[in-house]
Amino acid sequence: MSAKVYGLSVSPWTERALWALDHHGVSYRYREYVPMVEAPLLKWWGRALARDKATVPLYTDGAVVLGDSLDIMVQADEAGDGAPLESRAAGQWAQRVEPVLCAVRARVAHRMLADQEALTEAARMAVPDALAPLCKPLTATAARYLAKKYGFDAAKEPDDVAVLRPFLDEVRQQLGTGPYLGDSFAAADIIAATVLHGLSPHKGRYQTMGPATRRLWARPELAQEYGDLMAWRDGLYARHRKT
Ligand SMILES: N[C@@H](CCC(=O)N[C@@H](CS)C(=O)NCC(=O)O)C(=O)O
Repeated sequence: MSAKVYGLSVSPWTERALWALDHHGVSYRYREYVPMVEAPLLKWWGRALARDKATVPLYTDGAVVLGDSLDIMVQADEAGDGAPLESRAAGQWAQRVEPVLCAVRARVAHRMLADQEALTEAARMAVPDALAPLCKPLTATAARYLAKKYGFDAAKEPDDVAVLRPFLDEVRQQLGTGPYLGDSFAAADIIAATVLHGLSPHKGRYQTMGPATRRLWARPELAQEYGDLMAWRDGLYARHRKT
């Protein structure tokens, strides 16, 4: 059985897993997951995982089912070709980054509830364009569903900047003047670079989000202040994001 990945294309967790798989030339079929609506399916896909909370990205190839982005990166390191990404060694870094991504997710969900255009764009992922405006209430319910699942209050504006800033300072310090966080391109770079979608989503063929969705993810003031990191992220994509 060829591998399948279920994911959310706007999600940094999905993007980091796909990047590692693509880096190693692992072939897979990608299937976009529709939050809430497909929750029973997600549970079913992940039935081999003894977890109460199934999430995407989720990878399955018949032999293994992996429900965590870092596990998928490790699998890519083990199964694919090309320079190793040392994903197993990035476990602590992934844990460090998790609350940062969670804070960004809370901000995106909060903003989405107030943005009619973004609600329509999200609906377009699941239904034909003509029906999307009618499905805005469903997307709003999905945003509230995610808030409940991940334990945040979607009605409240979260202070994700307070969580982002120390992380950005840390990346800046660790990078110094070098092109990578460590000695060579590795999982740690992918993990950090994909968090930067929460300042300004990368504009490339891998990110097809519409303009309203892009607004939800953007923090222009931070993207400007950390312009050096944004340039680093864009350079990393240009050099290392293969199909
Ligand atoms: N630690 C997990 C976190 C993944 C995660 O939080 N995924 C979210 C992205 S928003 C998700 O699955 N959302 C859809 C849902 O829960 O239905 C990983 O690294 O894969």
